[in-house]
Amino acid sequence: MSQLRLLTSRLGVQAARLLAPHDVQMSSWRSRSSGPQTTFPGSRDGGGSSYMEEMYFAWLENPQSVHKSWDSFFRKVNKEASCGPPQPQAPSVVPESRPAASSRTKTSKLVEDHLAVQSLIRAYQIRGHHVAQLDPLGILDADLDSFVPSDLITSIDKLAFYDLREADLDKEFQLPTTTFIGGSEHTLSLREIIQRLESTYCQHIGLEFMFINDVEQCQWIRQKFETPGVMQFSSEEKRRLLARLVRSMRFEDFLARKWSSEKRFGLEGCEVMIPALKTIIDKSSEMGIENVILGMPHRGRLNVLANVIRKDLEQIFCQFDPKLEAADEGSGDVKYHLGMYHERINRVTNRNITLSLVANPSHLEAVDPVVQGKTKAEQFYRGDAQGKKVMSILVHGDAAFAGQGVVYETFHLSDLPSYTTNGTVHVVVNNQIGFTTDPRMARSSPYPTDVARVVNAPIFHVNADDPEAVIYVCSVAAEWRNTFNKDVVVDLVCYRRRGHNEMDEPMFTQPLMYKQIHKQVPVLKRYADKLIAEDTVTLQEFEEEIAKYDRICEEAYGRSKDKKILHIKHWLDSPWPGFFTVDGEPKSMTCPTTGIPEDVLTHIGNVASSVPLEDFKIHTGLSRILWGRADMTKKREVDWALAEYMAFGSLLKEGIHVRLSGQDVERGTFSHRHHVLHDQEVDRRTCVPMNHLWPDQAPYTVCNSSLSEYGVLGFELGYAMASPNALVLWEAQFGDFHNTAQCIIDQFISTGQAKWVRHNGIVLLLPHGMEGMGPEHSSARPERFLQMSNDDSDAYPAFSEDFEVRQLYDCNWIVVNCSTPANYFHVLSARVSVPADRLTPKSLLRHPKAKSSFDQMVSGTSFQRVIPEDGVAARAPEKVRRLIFCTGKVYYDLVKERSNQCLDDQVAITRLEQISPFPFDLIKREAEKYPGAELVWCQEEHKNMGYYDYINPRFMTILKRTRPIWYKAGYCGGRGTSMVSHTSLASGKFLSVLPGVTSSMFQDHTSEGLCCWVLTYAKSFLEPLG
Ligand SMILES: Cc1ncc(C[n+]2csc(CCOP(=O)(O)OP(=O)(O)O)c2C)c(N)n1
Ligand SMILES: [Mg+2]
Repeated sequence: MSQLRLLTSRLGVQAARLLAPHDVQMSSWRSRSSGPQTTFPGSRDGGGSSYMEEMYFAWLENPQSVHKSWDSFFRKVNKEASCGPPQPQAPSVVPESRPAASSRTKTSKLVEDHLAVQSLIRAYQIRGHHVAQLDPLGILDADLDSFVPSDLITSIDKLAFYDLREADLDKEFQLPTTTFIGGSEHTLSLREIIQRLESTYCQHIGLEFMFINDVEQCQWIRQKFETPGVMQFSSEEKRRLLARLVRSMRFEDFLARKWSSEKRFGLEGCEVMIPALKTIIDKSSEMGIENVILGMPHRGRLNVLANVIRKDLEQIFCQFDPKLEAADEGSGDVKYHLGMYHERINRVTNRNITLSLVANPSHLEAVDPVVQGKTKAEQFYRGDAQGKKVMSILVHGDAAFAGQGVVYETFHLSDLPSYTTNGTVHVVVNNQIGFTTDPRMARSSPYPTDVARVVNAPIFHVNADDPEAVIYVCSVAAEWRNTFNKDVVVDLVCYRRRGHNEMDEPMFTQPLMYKQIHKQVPVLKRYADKLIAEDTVTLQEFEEEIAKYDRICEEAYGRSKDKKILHIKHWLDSPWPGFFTVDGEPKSMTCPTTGIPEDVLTHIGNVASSVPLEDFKIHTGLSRILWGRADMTKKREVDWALAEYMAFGSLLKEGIHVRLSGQDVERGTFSHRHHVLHDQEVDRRTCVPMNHLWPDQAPYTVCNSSLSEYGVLGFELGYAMASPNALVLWEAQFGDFHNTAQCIIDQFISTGQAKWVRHNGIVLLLPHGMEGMGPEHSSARPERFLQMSNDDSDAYPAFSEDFEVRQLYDCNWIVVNCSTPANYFHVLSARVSVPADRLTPKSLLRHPKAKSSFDQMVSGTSFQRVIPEDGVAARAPEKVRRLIFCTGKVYYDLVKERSNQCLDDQVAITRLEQISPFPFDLIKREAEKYPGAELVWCQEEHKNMGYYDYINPRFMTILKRTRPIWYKAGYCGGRGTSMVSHTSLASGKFLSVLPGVTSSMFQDHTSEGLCCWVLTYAKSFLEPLG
């Protein structure tokens, strides 16, 4: 028996605790023996402790007579009981000596009641949040369901669910180790247990965490919220909270007074978000965080800028002045979109902290992955692998959080080694409405936050009208992130005092809700009344606090009137110090040559064809590829993959970090890259030769991403934002897949500089070309990138000395389609700080002709925007009857066909490698070189796709409309345009039109104007001349 008692005190589970009093019964149970026990231990399946006793004694006699789960359990318990310090006797729940006759039934009841209480506790932990009072308005169920779970004791009669009666309420029960409601007490009356569970789980905080499959994490949360007295605040803390609420509320009031008819997407109804964010930042700073990167939508953004980031108020106020002129680029509706970067001292912790708010478009949640990427980069550059110095906070609206798929994509990056930011604190402004849409029409999940459950992030719902509950939850959230390096969600259940914006009438659509909202006492008044009532502050102090902040606003307002010019560059979220001059001009107006010394090329080639680790067995197929690389290096040539190696390697040598991300990029979708070698004999042993080039090189990251485009491209864009001294590339698996990331391309990459003066050097690699794959995957849709290119098609350019660089500086991005590995090498090495889209030809990866010599890559060489004809035709240009311009791989087909038809002297073929910005200067030179030739643009793509619509007006401009450029398709579809991206090269047919073209026809066509020549073109295509 004493052994049993000792066991009892060591078990740590309720079931074992119940072993203690049953010595009278035991012998009669010994005959029953083993069997699989799936419900063990602590389950409520009727057998109870007696069954356990039986098992125990059977096990004592013969450990093998019981199921192995019992065996290991008893072994563990026995071991603990025998080696630990002497334990206090297990609290005696039942008097020890009882009459034997009634003992059995009493014991059974006791066991059942205990198990019932344990279930009850668990029920609150799992489902308590469903009845928590989360809605400040008291009219909506935050989980969209008024159903009350039957296992929560919301009335006495609910006790029956557990077979308990009112009389049991005052009985004492042992508390399991999975609860902390007892504090230092091990037993509590049932009444007290229910009351404490109620106050933890069913008041103003609703906790969702029991889905987390890590016991330690669940215990941590239980301890943080269940321990009696955890939510107590010092009077200093309360006063600080009040002061922060004053700022939050009075800021909105101030804007409303001064600009009553302006939209500002105010925070009213969720003013507590300001102290909430500040608490997360304070707590994180206390734990060592030095840099916080925030992303948020429109709602409350100005308030966050003013009171969290601490942007000068006059800078905010002056934006409401319609007469304000922008001194630099940056346009339009910027107030709610601009970013900000600020280094300051955290007043609570007295430590330095850098806060940045990332500029974002209207597109809700699009900024999420961008913030994560920027955070990852900041962590990377600081060597902060654990995220102890840099963290992110993402603020969401309830409708957007539930509805936007990119939220899910971003959550799925959160635990991937090359994408994790070691935990993000998510704050949801859950005002229970999205524009005019009720939550019941906006989501199918109970809460807007359910998406976070997929990554096991705990979700803390909290009634936003209880500021102390909010502050407590936020502080636990920050601690959670610091302890477990995982995401966490704070759901601020609040309301929206006004319409979607201040001009909007919410009574049209939510009349009853807004009747209640009009009656709702503002949170500041509620909290001030509470603190005044409990003597934490006096009314006078409160009023002084308000007057003080109002004065600050008024003074700033006065100063803001003097501002005549808005400098958007003061609103950068990611300044690149040292990259531009003070005036934002490029430091150099020349394009540096990108060739590198031959010995460097050879060295990179040698590493690229080797396995730098000892005893590392690679696949035989890969050995052949490496051998091929070695052979090329010896012959002083490169293919596509080796050119890329050379480019990355040369940048790494210069200390420039390179990061290549995307689906299956490590091997390469087309199995050409092989940047990560896999040991064929040791599981998960890998080697990245690129990181073995030089001892002092910059690190190379190559990472297969999750199967996402929107999320991952956004992430890489954010990563590239952090520093200009890096080459960050995202590769689409096939070029057409970029369209699922269109929002990032449209809203951030093509327009970021114009809207927010933000520079970014992200590179998109988009495999392009049909290569026998059918309509899917045949096009990276270059036309879309070209349509968004900002160089003016109609402006005849001024050809200054620095024309090439000036163009690059002025453009929003560069679109390149290389036809040679050497040019691909150069363009990657160039590192211009504008986004670049590189169309990468699939067929050229292994095209026998698509090889380049070292001669085209050594020092002194550089990127060729245009590769002119350099064959027979170029030597006697006057004889040339047709000059074909093309881009990419179609060139090789044309050359072949030209040779087949013996037209080498009559047809010149010039390649456009940089399509945008358009190389006006070089195109002009080429066209003028062949004055008698018909000009033709050849592309694989249909006429309404590809490059033609982009190049055509630019040719017209540069040739002053004296010569047309005909569209010729290298496909056999028979129609000029298409709705699909179907392409199929039939260059033979195309070239057969050559001989019949005469120069007089050009005159005719041009005189007929644009429409006519398009028609004529169609004719000429369908009925080839000659
Ligand atoms: C991707 C996207 N779709 C639509 C909109 C238009 N829109 C702006 S705000 C809004 C409602 C957002 O509701 P919620 O996320 O709950 O934020 P709240 O305005 O309530 O704070 C909508 C639909 C948008 N900005 N972005
Ligand atoms: Mg909302």
